[in-house]
Amino acid sequence: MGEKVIIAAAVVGAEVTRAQSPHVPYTPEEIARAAVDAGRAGAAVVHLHARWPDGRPSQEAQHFREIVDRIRSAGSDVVIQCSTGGAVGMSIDERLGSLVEGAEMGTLNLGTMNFGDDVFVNARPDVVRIATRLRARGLVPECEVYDAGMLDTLRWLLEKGHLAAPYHVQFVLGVPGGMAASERNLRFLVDGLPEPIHWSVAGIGRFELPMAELAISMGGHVRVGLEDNLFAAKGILAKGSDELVTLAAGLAARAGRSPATPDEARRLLGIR
Ligand code: KMH
Ligand code: ZN
Repeated sequence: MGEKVIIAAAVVGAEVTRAQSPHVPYTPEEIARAAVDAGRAGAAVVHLHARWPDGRPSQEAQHFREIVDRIRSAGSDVVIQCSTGGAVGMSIDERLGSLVEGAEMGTLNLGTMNFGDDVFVNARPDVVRIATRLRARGLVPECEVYDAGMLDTLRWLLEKGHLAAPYHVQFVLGVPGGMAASERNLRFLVDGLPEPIHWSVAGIGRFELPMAELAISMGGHVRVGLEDNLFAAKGILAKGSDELVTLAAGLAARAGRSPATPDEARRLLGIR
């Protein structure tokens, strides 16, 4: 039996809409329910965004507070990871609104890139600012890496002391504007990590489950969920992120690995 697999569920994101899938949660109640269901299906970590009731992306602290409270009130002990990426076009101040009491991890996006037809701005001083805030709040950073040069930024942050273990690396592959979700790219990226560290893959769209399977075989961890992919199979919408978590857990079982519990994930990720 290999090391346990940390399955993270990205249950809402900022981009997908109910016009694309009726299963995308919007309200804090719906997002919390999706997170709790994902935890029941085997996710150890939930990657959270928030929405306004009409579906527009929100980084409002009040929305994140309500989501976190509802997850805990439902008795779920999933690791709570809040997005500081938010949506393209948001200011850094706005994006930092998500880091509410109860968060255990926060994302740290490592560079500016084309994001579909938009530009996702993460200037180096912004990255340093977010890293500093995460450290001040005692949150474990999850470094979002979309392209190879971002590993050089990771190395630079470590050298300058802006970042230190424990941190986690998430390779987000398949965003139009970032690196494609291919085996060659993933192996190249893992090989380029500045130090031995836990890493995970989020494959976008139809690459979600193939990338998860590859990561599991390579000893890595996985992220699935409606933020990244709306489909359980070609042409078949997933009924929720929990369905995608179940599929990822099945891939892990077939590879002889079992899903980490939230507390096992906390130990692996260095969350106190
Ligand atoms: N919504 C994307 C522009 C993160 O959560 O930190 C950024 C994103 C990354 O989703
Ligand atoms: Zn996100």
